[in-house]
Amino acid sequence: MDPVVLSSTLRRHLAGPGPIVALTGAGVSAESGLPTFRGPGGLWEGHDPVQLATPEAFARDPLLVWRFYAWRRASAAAAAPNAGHRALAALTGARPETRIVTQNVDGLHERAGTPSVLRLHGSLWRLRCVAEGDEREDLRDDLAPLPPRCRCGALLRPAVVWFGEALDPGVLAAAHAAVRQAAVLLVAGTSSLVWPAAALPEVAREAGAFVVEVNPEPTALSDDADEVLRLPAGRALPVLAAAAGAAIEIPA
Ligand code: BJW
Repeated sequence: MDPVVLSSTLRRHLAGPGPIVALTGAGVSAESGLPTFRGPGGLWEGHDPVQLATPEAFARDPLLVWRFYAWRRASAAAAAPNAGHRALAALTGARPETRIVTQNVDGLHERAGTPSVLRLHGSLWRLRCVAEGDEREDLRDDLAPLPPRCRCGALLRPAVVWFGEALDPGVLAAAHAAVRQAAVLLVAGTSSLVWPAAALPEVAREAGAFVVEVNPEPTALSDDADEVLRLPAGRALPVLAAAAGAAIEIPA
């Protein structure tokens, strides 16, 4: 495999002062074996995952939506963080002002050792009572019988953000603050189609950040990024993190 070569401009930005912020999406977990939402391999038992990630789907058929999320929990539990997750964790170790903002709900950044992740779309490992609204961590392997219910008898739902639902305002504000302070924004493994996450690179650029896209495929962001690395995250992120000062082994 050819080595990953970074431009001198990108090297200079990575080695310079100021926070590095990473905005990640499903593609960062693809090399851990977890499917992305859109594109090839994005179907689950003949259903489009995007169609299941809605409050309407849950109201119509909570069992179907819960079977999808039970499968997602089992897949995430069986997966291990990959070189991309580990590189970002090493970067947060080397440069503590680094922030990871993720659209992923799988918990793999945390399991790679990133202490504090801004989770825009919630977590597979938290459940919320639809009647009482309270949220709790739930790491059980098996939530049977599906759909799970709260002690009060109402349905529990995954504490994730579905289409048409508002993101946690505190998390979104923290993500805006982080990207506004970024010297470099790494946008990895996202199609940049889903809002408001898709607005963050523009917010960062307007505040002066150098925006780098890491994605094997063109996306809605590509034309507006300062640099594009057409590579899988597991190959590019270790090289980027090393250039930013992380002590990291580059996989062959
Ligand atoms: C690799 C790789 C490798 C492969 N390495 N890369 C403004 C304009 C237009 C529309 C809207 C707007 N504002 C709001 C909307 C509506 C909607 C929206 O954005 N729709 C668009 C689709 C048009 N947004 C919302 O509804 C949001 N809510 C909202 O705005 O609320 C407003 C409100 C305010 C007040 C009150 C009420 C409402 C909520 C969005 C929630 C999204 N939720 C989901 C599900 C989360 C739970 C779960 O995981 O199940 O989030 S949908 C799904 O998409 C999930 C993802 O986080 C999100 C983004 O997907 P992502 O990560 O980009 O994955 P993919 O599959 O799209 O892309 C993967 C990429 O990886 C590809 O590019 C590959 O090439 C690449 N890749 N292998 C690197 N190895």
